[in-house]
Amino acid sequence: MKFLTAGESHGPGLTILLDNIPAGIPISSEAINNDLRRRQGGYGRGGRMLIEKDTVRFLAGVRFGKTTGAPIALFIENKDHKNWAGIMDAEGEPTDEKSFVRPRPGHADLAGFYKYGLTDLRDALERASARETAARVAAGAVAKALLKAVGIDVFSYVHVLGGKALPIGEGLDYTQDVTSFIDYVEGNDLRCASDDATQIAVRRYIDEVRKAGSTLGGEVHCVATGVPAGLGSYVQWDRKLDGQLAQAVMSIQAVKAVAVGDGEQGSLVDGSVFHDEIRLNADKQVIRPTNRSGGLEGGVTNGQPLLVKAWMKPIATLIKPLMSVNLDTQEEEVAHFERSDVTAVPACAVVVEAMTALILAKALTEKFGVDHLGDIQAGIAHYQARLTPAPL
Ligand code: EPS
Repeated sequence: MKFLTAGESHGPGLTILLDNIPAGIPISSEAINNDLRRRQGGYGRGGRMLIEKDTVRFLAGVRFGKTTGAPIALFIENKDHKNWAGIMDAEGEPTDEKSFVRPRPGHADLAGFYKYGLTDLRDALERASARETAARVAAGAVAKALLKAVGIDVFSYVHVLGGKALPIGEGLDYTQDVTSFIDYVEGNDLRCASDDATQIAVRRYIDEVRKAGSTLGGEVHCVATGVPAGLGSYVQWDRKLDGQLAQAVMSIQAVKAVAVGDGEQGSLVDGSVFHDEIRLNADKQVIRPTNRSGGLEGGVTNGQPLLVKAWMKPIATLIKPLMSVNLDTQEEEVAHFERSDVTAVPACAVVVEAMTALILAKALTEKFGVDHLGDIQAGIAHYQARLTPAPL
């Protein structure tokens, strides 16, 4: 299973190609659009989200609500494109309007200048922009449809925003009641599990930072429940699922660190505290009283909820820009400013979901086959019947 995206932030739209998607997966534009809408939301977003209303168009691989096994092609239109006539045209002569030569620290502008020889840094901005994450979310929604058909749910929440903790509130525990947990997170624009008072304080802080002309990052958690034990492999470095997840999630715009489970704390405590004991319940099922390993041991899922954490740096486009260099005059000047968000951490959570779902779906098809959903479901049932003692 693989996917590719193409498209510029202010071009005609985003194109998504997915290959090796099994036939027979129920799929709807409504489900994909719902995830696209979730990605667009969140407190702290900027003006672009007032323009766009992302919806998907099926171009190939889906017929009468089901995947056919053929490559899937999707398209998301950029509504903003019409406002960029003469600037984002594929042909004709360029105008200098909206071109820029002062790279933003933290963005890909300077990399584009060095690596691709770009003279107008807009060409770097356009492709490196987090607008591309809409394409990833559409691809991820296809992966989620496959996972859902075999009982795997993928969801996410914001844990820290701009250094402010958003702890999981009392009475919310996804290991006990996943529906209430998801409903709560989906019901607030910070996409967090914290109480109202904590949320109000964080929104106020975002407003202050907006006024100060700056931006914020944060920490998001993504959970997958219902994941069968045995996805991934320990036998070769590139087949380890933790490694694949880290690569996929780290590739998200502005993500600078990734962990599985309580990985970042593992260096602080001794092994007797960190590792999750292997126990039996009264029915002789294998239980793990804790899940610090985040559902992965040896690069293989262990039947516990998968927990992936990602840390996003503050958005690089600042209203009050940092110092940079004018690449034409080779003098120091402030960096380019263009419309931006104060924070996109809640959106990032949805994108981490998408990338996690894509990696999980790939691992699932590697173990249970890539041709037909029914074969995968039968394969899982057969496999689980031989696990004794079985993981709960
Ligand atoms: C984004 C679209 C962009 C930005 C943001 C995320 O639209 P525009 O550049 O037209 O405002 O709002 O991207 C960035 C801040 C960035 O640095 O790439 C989106 O669709 O998520």
